[in-house]
Amino acid sequence: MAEVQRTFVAIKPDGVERGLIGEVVNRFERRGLKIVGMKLLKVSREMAETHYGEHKGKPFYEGLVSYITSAPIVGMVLQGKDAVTLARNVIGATNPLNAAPGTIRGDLAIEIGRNLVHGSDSPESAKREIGIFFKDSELVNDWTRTVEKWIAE
Ligand code: DAT
Ligand code: MG
Repeated sequence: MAEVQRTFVAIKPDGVERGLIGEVVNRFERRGLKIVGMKLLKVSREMAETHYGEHKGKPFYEGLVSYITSAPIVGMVLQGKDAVTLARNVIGATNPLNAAPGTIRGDLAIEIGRNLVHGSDSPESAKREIGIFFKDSELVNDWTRTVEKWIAE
């Protein structure tokens, strides 16, 4: 049975710099995910280190932190049945070289260090990441979309 979940998605600095905010948001909207939080922000070094803590010590870590803090990102909280997996599928494989055509990375990116978008990898990661980027008061918790019944049974 599909579970209603929330996931944290971010358009990384390359997506914002390249003018792809609308393009990326559009793909999640069209798929049917509900946006319950969204903001443009500059990620601080502290936030980046918390968010990417699992990668500390890896060869690409410093480059990753410097990339994610280099220009604004757009952070989003998306909700829907199986939202975590669904969003990861819309985003595509971590390395755009292997990402399927039709995915964001497969259509719009060419290399791993500039892969445009982040998506939480599990409901637990989602909860942790949403907590880094959003206060509960910044999320819309009391909204039922009128189209909901045409998207999910
Ligand atoms: P994902 O973003 O698909 O969840 P991840 O959590 O494994 O992937 O890694 C986080 C980010 O770190 C990823 O989007 C790009 C960067 N990264 C991961 N592996 C890398 C590598 N081998 N070389 C360079 N950057 C890498
Ligand atoms: Mg990840």
